[in-house]
Parts: sequence; structure tokens; C-alpha cells
Amino acid sequence: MSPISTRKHGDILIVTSNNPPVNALGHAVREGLVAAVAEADGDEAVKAVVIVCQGQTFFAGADITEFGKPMQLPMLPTVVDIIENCTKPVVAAIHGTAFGGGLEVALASHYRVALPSAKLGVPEVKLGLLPGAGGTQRLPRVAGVEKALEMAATGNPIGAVEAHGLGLVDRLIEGDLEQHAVAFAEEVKDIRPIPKSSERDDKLAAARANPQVFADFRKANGRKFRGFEAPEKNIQAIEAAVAKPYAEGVLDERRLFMELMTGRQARAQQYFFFAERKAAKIDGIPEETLPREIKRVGVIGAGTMGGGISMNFLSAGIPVTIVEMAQEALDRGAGVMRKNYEATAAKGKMTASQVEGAMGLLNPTLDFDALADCDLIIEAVFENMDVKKEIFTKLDAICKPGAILASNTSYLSIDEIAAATKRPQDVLGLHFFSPANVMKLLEVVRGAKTAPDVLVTAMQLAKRIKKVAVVAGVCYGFIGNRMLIPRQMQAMQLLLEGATPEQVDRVHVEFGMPMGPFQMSDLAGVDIGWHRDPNRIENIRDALCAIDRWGQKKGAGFYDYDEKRNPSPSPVVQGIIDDFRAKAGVEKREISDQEIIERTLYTMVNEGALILEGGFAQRASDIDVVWVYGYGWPVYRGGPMHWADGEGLDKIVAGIRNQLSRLGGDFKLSDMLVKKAEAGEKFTR
Ligand code: T1G
Repeated sequence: MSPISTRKHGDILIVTSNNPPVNALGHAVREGLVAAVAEADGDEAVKAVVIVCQGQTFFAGADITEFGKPMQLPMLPTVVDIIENCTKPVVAAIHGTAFGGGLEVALASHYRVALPSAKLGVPEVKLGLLPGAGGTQRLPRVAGVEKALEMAATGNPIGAVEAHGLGLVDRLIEGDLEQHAVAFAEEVKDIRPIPKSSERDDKLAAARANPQVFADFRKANGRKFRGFEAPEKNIQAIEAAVAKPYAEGVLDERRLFMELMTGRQARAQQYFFFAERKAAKIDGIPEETLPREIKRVGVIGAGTMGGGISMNFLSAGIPVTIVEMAQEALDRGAGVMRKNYEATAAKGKMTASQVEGAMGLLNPTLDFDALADCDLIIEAVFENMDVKKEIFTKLDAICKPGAILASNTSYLSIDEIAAATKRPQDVLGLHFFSPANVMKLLEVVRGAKTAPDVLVTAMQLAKRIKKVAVVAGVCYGFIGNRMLIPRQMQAMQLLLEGATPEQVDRVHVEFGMPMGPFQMSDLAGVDIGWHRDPNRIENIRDALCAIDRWGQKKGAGFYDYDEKRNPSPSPVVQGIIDDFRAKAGVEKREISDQEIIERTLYTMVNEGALILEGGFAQRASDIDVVWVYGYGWPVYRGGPMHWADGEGLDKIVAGIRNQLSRLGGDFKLSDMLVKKAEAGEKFTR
């Protein structure tokens, strides 16, 4: 049964797609569309065609599950040309998300009508690709070159209202989409010539007169596109649209598309698309497990984390009761939240009434008992087990039955915290990443006794507050921070042996990380986890903290910082490193970039394998989701485990064995990693 069906409404042929969940343009859909156009062409009674989709959305693009497999004809470029060359006007009726190939079908249609809530976009660049079915040639002709550049190179969609303003949508529809689309088709059925996007030129003139638009766009987005291959090829394809006739430009598009499709980045980004969606699935929990209702959230601690965490719920329309010990701390916390919201509004991303709406849902209080009617309480106080146990004992006494008790701890045992209550089944970890109102990642830490419905509630709530949630088991540092430990330890050890903070950080930045271990330490605070005793100096970090070099917040850390927070190498730090080297009797030597990769990244992969061995992550792709969304691992490398597969696990094991003597006594090489390497297996494919 074809997912495409047709029926006549008067002299209009309605072509309906029903290919859940997102009407992906798989083989059967493509075949069905070609047959539908042939039917329209062949039936004199048909004066126009309406293409509409059932379910949550208009075509959301090519079927990504078909990528990497032998493509079945007709290919999408052929399908869209057939639609554009239909002898009857074709109207695309858009709802939900007309993305990628879906927008290309709409652009090949002669008219587009849409619900105001619809979104239109070409997110292919997020899959390491470009719109390969005429999108890079038709979109600039219909929406203009600048908007097409922005949409294609960033992959961010626009709303139907803006698209209407650009002429990308011909009419906004209130009410029944299909009915109004048919009425629109009636209006245009006799208009000749039939308007073809590929034949339009009017919106290319400005860019032809001023090709500087491309150089300016590249310059403005250079930092954002750093390391990615696809954005530049999207720009080149649109340049071809401006410089060449459609028939030639579309050939450039094809060539550029294939260069990307056969590349390592596209494979990594497509892998990551599915990894992100798989992370939402919890192994071993019955599908029918119902979540608990979360109508009000409590947050303990109005510091940086407590405030950021609260904003996620306020922004989602969920009232928050936030508790602090002192009025001054409470006022400061609420003040920071308002300032953050106002900053967002100043960028035009929120209205003033939305700011008031969110802040209006906040109930700041010094009264701990005010948490009694909350459905979920998140503790976000400083990292001390005794303090956390005391808080959970108090929560156990006052919270209503069925309330979920969560800790935002970054490292500590959820099982030990849960044991401080008589309801360990209602306890889990919700580990947000700083700044918590911005970072997308949420580690949902599953305790030994955490109830299935508590986990399901947390995963669904994460979606409501627009977080990407990953389930982690209880071990020191869970997934992300646990893998950070060997990286940071090796980075410090490399300083003693002759590397400099600048060299180690350069290798990581060239690899694609937003910053290296030492820049990150300076940003987060060199003093995090420091014992606060300036007389106890056991390592380089102690020495820096003892002389107030706590990082950017102090203007000095592993680097010196100017008033604009630009880092520069510090002779003071180098002196401290040299002293420690001398004291440790370590011989200074040349350190290669490859050695830095092997000791800081290969060891991370090994730790990832140990996490999988211990059952602290459900699957290797979850580890990749944690590192991409929590630590800025470049998505075009898929994540540490996917990247390791690409490097070759035998090479990773050999590299680690090569460095074993320098990795320290308690380093453990993962059996799983060795076995997979010997068996030629992979973690993520
Ligand atoms: N192909 C195959 N499966 C897809 C899919 C697609 N394009 N989009 C979504 N799915 C699956 C997804 O894996 C999940 O499956 C389910 O649908 C629901 O998705 C030539 C080459 C549309 C905004 O990049 O952005 O066109 O996990 O959980 O949050 O130029 O899905 O349930 O088994 O994400 O409501 C370009 C990708 C393709 C859009 C809906 N298009 N999709 O979000 O649901 S390349 C895209 C999305 C292309 C041409 C080129 C989102 C969504 P499962 P979901 P959602």
C-alpha cells in the first residue's frame, strides 16, 4: 500500500502522504509522488494539484535511514523536477516542519500555502550535507540570497509568517489546511504561465550586483562554522545559483552534495542524529510505564546552578519554589535570573511580558517547608555529601508521597544520598551542566533503587524543558565528568614532562573542541574542588590556587587575562611548572601533538569503554551524546566512541599501550576495548 494516495475534489487532484512519523521522503513516497503527477498530467479533468501530508508534519526531508544504502530510483532530484514540470499548477499545503527534501518538494511546487505555526527549513547542514534536490538553487530564487545563505549554512528553520513576508509562502492559512489549499488551487488553476521557482531570477540580481555578500557572510560566521565542511559547500552551491543558469548550478549542487555525502563528517553527523534520539529510550522499562505528574518544582539553592536550573522550568511554564538560607542570597539569585531573562529579551528572543510571565512563576522563600507541595525537588547546593544527606533527610520528612527527590550533584553517589531517606525509589540524580539554563545536556542518574516511573518522568520532563537527557549509572562523575578525569590528569602530567598549557589547548582546539583542558579549567574555576588550604601545595593546581590564580574570574589561572578576558601564556605559571618538574625529578622532553591526542583523548575513550563495561551507560552512543552536548565535542566527529571507531580501535589500543608507562599506576586498560579491537568490532556501528 503506497503511502501516497490521490483523490479528486472537483477539478483539483489532492495528493496525500501518510508516512508516519514524519512523512520522510522514502522510496515509496517518491514513487507515489511521481505516479500522482503522471495521473494529474494524464487527466484532462484535473486543473490543479494539492500536495498535503497527514500526521504531525509535511515532508520532513529525505529518509535518513536510506543514506549509505544503495539508492532506489526515482531519486529526489528527479521527483522534484517532475513536480515542477507538471502541466497543472501544484500547490504545497504545509503544516509542521517542511524540512530538507520536504521544502525542496514545496519549492518545486508552483505555490505554497501554510499554517502560521509551520516551520520551513533546510537543516541538511546539520547532517553534514546540503539540500541536494535543487534546494540550493530554488531557495535563493524564491526567498532571496541572504536568507537562503542563512537557512542553508546554519540549518535553522524560519516560521511560516516570516516565510510569507519573504514570498516563500504565498498564503497563510487559518483553519482547515486542506480545504483552504483546495480553494487556493481553484484560484490559481488557470494562471499561465505556471510560475517555476527554477526560472525566477529577480531575487538574484542584488547578489549578482554585489557578490561581496558571500565574503561578508563567510566572515560573519567563520567562528561558528570552524571545523565543519558542510557550511562552506552550502555557500558555494548558492554562489553557483547566483553565477550560473539553473541547469548548470544544479550540477554544482550535485557535485558538492556527493563530496559531502561520501565524507567522514556527514557519516558522523547522521550517526549523531539517531544517537540523540536513541538516548531518550530507557532499556528495560516497559513502554507503558506512566510518568508522574509534575505541576510544581522545588529548587534548593539559588546559586549559579540553582538559578539556571529554575529558569528551565519557569521558561516551560512550570512554577518553581526556590529555597535559600539567607535573604541576601535569595535576592541575589532571583536578581541573576531576571538579569538573564532581560538579556535574552534584549536580543529579541523573548518579550518583556514573557520575562514577567516567567519571573511571575517564581516563589523565592527562606521557608524549607514550602517545598512540601512540590512534585519534584532538585537539590543544588555545594558538593558535600554530609550537607546533601542532611537535606535529603529533611526532604524525606516534609515532602508529600510520590514527590521525586533529585540531586544536581556532579560526582557524588546517588545511592548514598538516597539511603538518607526512607523512599530511595523516589530519588535520582538530575545533573545539569553550567550554565544550566543554556546547556542542553542533562545526565539523569539512575540509582540502584530508582523506580521506573521516576526515570520515565525525568526523561519526559527533560523534553519539556528542551534538554537532551542521557541515563547514567551511579559511579564517580557519572559519564561526562568521569571521562574528564583521565583527560585532565594526563593534561597536567604532560605539563610536567615538557608540554605547555598553550600546546595542549591548541591540540584540542585544532581537534575541534571549543577550548582545551586548561582554558576550560580557567573558565570553570581552577579552585573547583580545591581543599582551600593555601599552605598545602601538592600539585600545580594547588600552587596556582594558593596565589589566587583561580582562573578567568580572578584575571589569572593557567593563563593571564586582559580586561577583555583574552588569554596569554604566563611566565609565572611556567615557573611553577618548572619547579614541580625539578622537584619530581622529571626530565623535560619534546612532546608531540600525537602524544597529546593519545594520552588525553585515547584515555577518554578507554574510560568510556570502562563505563560501558560497568553498565554505567546504556549504550556507546549515549556517551557520545553526553560529550557533544555537555563538553562541546565536535559533532562532526560524532563523539568520542564514534570517533574511536573511525580511528580504528586497534590503533587506540596500540596508542594507549605505547603510552602505558606514562599513564600512572592505577590506569586500567578496558577489556571491552581490547576485545573489540582484536575482534575488529566497533562501539557505534
Ligand atoms: N528520516 C528518517 N527518520 C526520521 C527523519 C528523517 N528525515 N526525521 C525524523 N525521523 C524519525 C526519528 O528518527 C524518530 O524515530 C521519529 O522520526 C521522530 O523524530 C535531498 C538529503 C522532523 C523536526 O534533517 O528534525 O532532506 O526515534 O524524535 O522531535 O535535500 O525529526 O521514533 O524511531 O525527532 O517531533 C533533512 C530531520 C533530511 C529533518 C520532528 N531533514 N528530522 O522532531 O521527532 S536530509 C531533516 C527532524 C534531506 C535532501 C536531503 C525532526 C522533526 P524514532 P523526532 P520530533
